[in-house]
Order: sequence, then structure tokens, then C-alpha cells
Amino acid sequence: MRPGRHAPDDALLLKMLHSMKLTRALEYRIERKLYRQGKIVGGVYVGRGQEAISVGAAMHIRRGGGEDYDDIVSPSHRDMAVFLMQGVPPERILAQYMGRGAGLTRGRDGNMHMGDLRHRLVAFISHLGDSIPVAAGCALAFTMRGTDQVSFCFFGEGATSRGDWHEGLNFAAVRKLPVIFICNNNQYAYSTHVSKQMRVERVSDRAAGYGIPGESADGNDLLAVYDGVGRAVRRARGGEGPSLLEFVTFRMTGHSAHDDAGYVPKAEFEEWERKDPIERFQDALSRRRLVDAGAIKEMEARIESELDEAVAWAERQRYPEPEECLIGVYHEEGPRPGGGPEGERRAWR
Ligand SMILES: Cc1ncc(C[n+]2csc(CCOP(=O)(O)OP(=O)(O)O)c2C)c(N)n1
Ligand SMILES: [Mg+2]
Repeated sequence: MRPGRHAPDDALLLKMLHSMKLTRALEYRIERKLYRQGKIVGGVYVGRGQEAISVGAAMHIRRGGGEDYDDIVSPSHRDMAVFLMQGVPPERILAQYMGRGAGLTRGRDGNMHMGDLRHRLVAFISHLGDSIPVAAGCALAFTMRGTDQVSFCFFGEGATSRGDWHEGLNFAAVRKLPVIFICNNNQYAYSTHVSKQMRVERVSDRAAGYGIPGESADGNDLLAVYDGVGRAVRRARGGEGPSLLEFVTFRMTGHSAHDDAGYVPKAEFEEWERKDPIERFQDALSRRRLVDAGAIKEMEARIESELDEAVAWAERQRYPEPEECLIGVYHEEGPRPGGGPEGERRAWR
């Protein structure tokens, strides 16, 4: 770990450690417990081993200032931390995975295919690469309004071989839009190794094709991510246009909960287990005497008891009524099925 040019203070370092641990613990519950207990509706994709990327990047998302101030973010299916850091409570994420009415899609989908513009989160949909032109479109709106807001866009290296990805990048480059393109290169797209889907050495090499800055860094080094994204955000806010950032990492699990990743050599898992981003950051903070074994244990215990409560809350929530699937499909003024605006508001609590 090397200190970034704009090094975060102690409180931020501890917040980042907490965010990574909360993310991993929540995903562990979902993937290794609730899914196996048959309580999850639909598939489960987690970012185990990649937490430093979403946490280090999300620290730079500006929030809490309203429509013309807050940034916007399009997470991928491995960015649970982004949802948490944008203020979505763990219990609502759990309700989403359990198909309950209190989930972000109100029970109409059962996994990471979710978003909420109230949290400035553009919904992730299954189709890889689709969110790239959307993120560029959000940034176009910012420049047309003359604000200094930034659009954050996350994806895997596999998505960079999709046509929409290239169109979105080109449009953002030509119009000099404030987008931060953040690639988690975990070296696999489901079972396909990166060497089988691109001839360039690095994802960031693709930036040259669009005349924008491209950088690669160690995605398991939280401060390297924090530093790289911070510089790209300053460029974007300053009107200097988009950047493509590649963070090299590893998916420390199967593609999804039903996949045992038998196609990944065991030695690769062992090698990356030793580079675990959470362990690494925790050790660095211990060396700086910011945490000790007792404080870490306490933090983990607090997270586990919060998650116990969150799971219990989610399990108490009702499943949606069939007619509720019509809410929010088309724009409507006035009262809505399912209880009108008041009913809508209730669903968010
Ligand atoms: C256009 C499209 N093709 C295939 C899929 C099925 N699919 C879902 S995730 C995934 C792998 C994605 O790999 P990558 O972009 O590297 O992201 P990662 O899952 O590794 O984070 C695939 C093939 C899809 N959702 N959309
Ligand atoms: Mg991948």
C-alpha cells in the first residue's frame, strides 16, 4: 500500500475498512447462507475479493447536496459496496434478494438488477455494456445544465468487448463528458479467461482508441484505487472529460452462487487469497496503529449483529401483490395502484 497523493484521513480510512467488511459480510450471508437455505429468489453474483474497487471509488461520489450537486452512479453486479455507500440500508438489499415488496424493485426482481434514483443509483440490468451509453447520457445532461456533477460507471473486463461499451466510450470522449469508466478486471467473464476475449494487454490500452486517458492499477490495493479515481474525478469536474480506469483483481468465488469455478486453477485461488484486499488494508491500518485485533473483532461483531437484525427484518416483509408489478412501469400522475404516493412512500421505509 502506498499513500495516495490526496491521502484520506484516519476517519476515512476506518470508514473504508468498515465498508469493505460490511460488504463482504452481507454478501457472505446472501451467497453462502440464505441462498443455500433456499431463501433467495433468483441468482446471486457477489464481488468477493473486489471490495477495494467499489469502496475506493465510491468514496469519491458526491452526495447529500440535491439534484444539481449529487453525482450519479451505474454500478455493476459486483458492486454491493456502492449500494451501501449510497445509503441503501442492508435490510432493503436483503429484501430485494428475497423478492419482498420492500426490496428496491419492490419484489419484481430478486438480485443485483436493481437501482434507485433517490440514491442516485441507475439500475443495473442484465445486459452487459448497456449502462455505458446511459452513464454517458447522464454526463451529457450535466454538461448541458452547466453543473460540475460526475457520472460513475462500473463494469467488468468482459463488458469491454461489447459494442455498446465502445459506442458509449466514444460518445463520452468526443463530447468530453464527465464520466469515470471503472473496470474491474477480475480476469474472467463467467468461465472465459481475459486472454480469450481481447488481444490488448490491458483494458486501459483501449482508451487510446478514443483519445482519452487510460490507467491500470492494482485493484486489491484500496489506496491505489482511491488515488486513481480521485485524480480522474478532479479531471472530470474540471471539464477535462472522461477517463478509463482499469483495476486488476480476482473474483474470489464462482461467477454466481451455482458455479463452483472448477475451470479456475486452484493455484490461482490460493495466490489471490494471499492478496485479499481486506486483509491487506487491515494489516496496513494495524501497522499504522489505527486498529488492533480487539477493535477489528468488535467491528466484525457489530456488523454481524446488524446483519442478524437486517435479515430478520427482511424476512418479516411481505411479498408483493400481483397487481403491484404495474407500479412504475409507465409514468403516471396522481394516485397509483398499490396505495398511491403514500403507499409508494411506505414501501421505501
Ligand atoms: C450481453 C450479455 N452477454 C452475456 C451475458 C451473461 N453474462 C452475465 S455476467 C457475464 C460475465 C461478465 O463478465 P465481466 O464483464 O468480466 O464481469 P464480471 O462478472 O467478471 O464482473 C456474462 C457472460 C449478459 N448478461 N449480457
Ligand atoms: Mg470479469
